Amino acid sequence: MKTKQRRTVMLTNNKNVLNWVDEMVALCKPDQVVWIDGSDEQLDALKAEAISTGEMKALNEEKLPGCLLHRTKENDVARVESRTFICSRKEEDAGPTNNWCDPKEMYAKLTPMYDGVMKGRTMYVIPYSMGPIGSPLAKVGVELTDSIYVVLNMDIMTRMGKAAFENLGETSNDFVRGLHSKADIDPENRYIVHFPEDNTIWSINSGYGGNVLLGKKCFALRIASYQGKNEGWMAEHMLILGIENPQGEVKYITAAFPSACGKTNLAMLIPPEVYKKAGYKVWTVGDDIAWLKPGPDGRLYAINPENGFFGVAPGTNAKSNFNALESTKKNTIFTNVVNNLDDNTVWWEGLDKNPPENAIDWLGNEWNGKTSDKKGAHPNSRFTAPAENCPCISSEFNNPAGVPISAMVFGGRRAKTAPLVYQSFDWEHGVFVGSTMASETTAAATGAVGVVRRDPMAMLPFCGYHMGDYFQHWLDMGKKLGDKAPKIFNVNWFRTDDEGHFIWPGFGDNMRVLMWILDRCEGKADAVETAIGYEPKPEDINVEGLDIDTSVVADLLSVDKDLWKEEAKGIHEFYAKFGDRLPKELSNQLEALEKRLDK
Ligand code: GTP
Ligand code: SPV
Ligand code: MN
Repeated sequence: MKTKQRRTVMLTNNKNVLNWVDEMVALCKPDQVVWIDGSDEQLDALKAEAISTGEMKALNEEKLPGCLLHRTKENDVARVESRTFICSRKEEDAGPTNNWCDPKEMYAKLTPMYDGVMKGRTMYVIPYSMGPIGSPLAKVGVELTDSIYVVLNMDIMTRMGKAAFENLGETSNDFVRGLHSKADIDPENRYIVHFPEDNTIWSINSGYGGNVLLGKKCFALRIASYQGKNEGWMAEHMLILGIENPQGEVKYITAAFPSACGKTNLAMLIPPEVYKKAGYKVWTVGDDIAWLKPGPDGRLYAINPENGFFGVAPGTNAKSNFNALESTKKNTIFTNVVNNLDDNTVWWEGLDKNPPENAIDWLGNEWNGKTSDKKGAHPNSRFTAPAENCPCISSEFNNPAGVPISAMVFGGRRAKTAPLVYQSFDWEHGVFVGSTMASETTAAATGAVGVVRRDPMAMLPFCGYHMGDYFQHWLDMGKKLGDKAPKIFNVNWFRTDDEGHFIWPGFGDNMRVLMWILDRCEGKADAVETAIGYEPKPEDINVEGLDIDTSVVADLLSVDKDLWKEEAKGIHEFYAKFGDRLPKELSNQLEALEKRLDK
């Protein structure tokens, strides 16, 4: 039987799109093809369908209007880095940090898996724009999927629907082709595969977040990082926030932390009382991904390519992240959290101290939060919330030109070693600092949690090409930007005491550190030169209203030279992977660090 394509509602005349869709329809053989125009009628019908089949559950319409709950399969709860591939034509172009397979071989292996995979199902054709429609920094993607969950999430996370094709026109071939099928959610045959030279992503046998919302990590980081290298811009795993001073001037900062290390929290922070009283405000532009390009004035400008937040639920509460919690109060999709049956709402560890007794856990089992010794929500359970819900969303969120960046911050989870904050000596040293980032692993990817691994620029799982070339691209961007380049810093909110407690209060109080960073950018704060970079004088971090005093700050800023000598050894080992594609500048930086540590 020939697939019914509803030709009347096709949303574009672009031949490249139409031919590719036809080809994929012929391969996957869905019963029908539905083009997603983004209209309320269409989305409401899809929601109703997902609710009727049990794929999604509608939540309390009064307390959580428009909100839905979804549970994934137990084996499908996070990104799977071991099954994620960069299939560049040459192996060396994927580099030592990516899984690689010859693209011809990979297509040959996956094609039979897609053959007929959508029989009995509907294929949804999702046109979407990463970035504000009409922005010169935006790019178009089309995702084909057999999952309504994906359609509804893409509606929140991207600018989805007919309008996305406006940027493409009738002849352009510049769109990313994403093919997703949940197939049987078989973990043994799960593949998340990128063909950077073909602008193509194939994902199969998963129904979870970063594996299947192909606009996000797959396109906006892996494919986009490759495009950015070729086209002179950058795609980074960075939040973007603005700090408005009492005079109404806003300065913008980006920050790259690995997955589940605090980007969403920092992006939406509530200023401590001392700054609030003085009239400071914080505005969120993005919480996960930044696309950055030099603007007409030579400064670096950033847009958030996304349109929503796919945030970690556990630990989100009115105190830790009020703005994120507010963002989830309507039109939000919850994945793998607890369902409180008393009032049909949601719960997760760290929301409050009152877990529901009459509930369903993330596995779909009856769960009593007062008596159970098991967690109710998965540690990587998430909310998908529209950016427009966020009380502190920036007025520049939809600005097609983006926002000018004053400072770029790197950071991770380090129990010791890394101090609360330091500034790089210059851009080149800043690239060294970013390239040597390390962090304890989290539940955002499958595998062991809490193991320290190198995660350069928080991009280890997301760089779509050879990481040595990526470092070179950073160095080249610095040369292009010259003295207009943002200043580069490193932070660590996660230092612990001997009992393993976090020393720094974190969350909103991180603003105290950001204020020193901005003061440095404006030449208003002093610094102490250490072996690893410039540090604040302890008294330059404002601790007014905090329980900790300057001596604790001094402790948080201490640099243990023995630990750092060990660190340097680890960096040598890590750098050795890149062979002759490691830029000379970075090995020189490492040598210079070692000399300073020996002094
Ligand atoms: P992805 O969406 O996976 O990229 O994660 P993310 O970087 O946005 O991390 P997020 O802000 O969701 O934070 C993840 C976890 O870190 C949560 O459990 C937070 O409670 C915790 N966290 C965030 N900021 C801080 C902080 O300043 N201090 C401490 N101790 N924990 C924090
Ligand atoms: C991350 O892991 O960095 C995330 C979640 O933001 S996912 O979209 O699953 O990649
Ligand atoms: Mn992320």
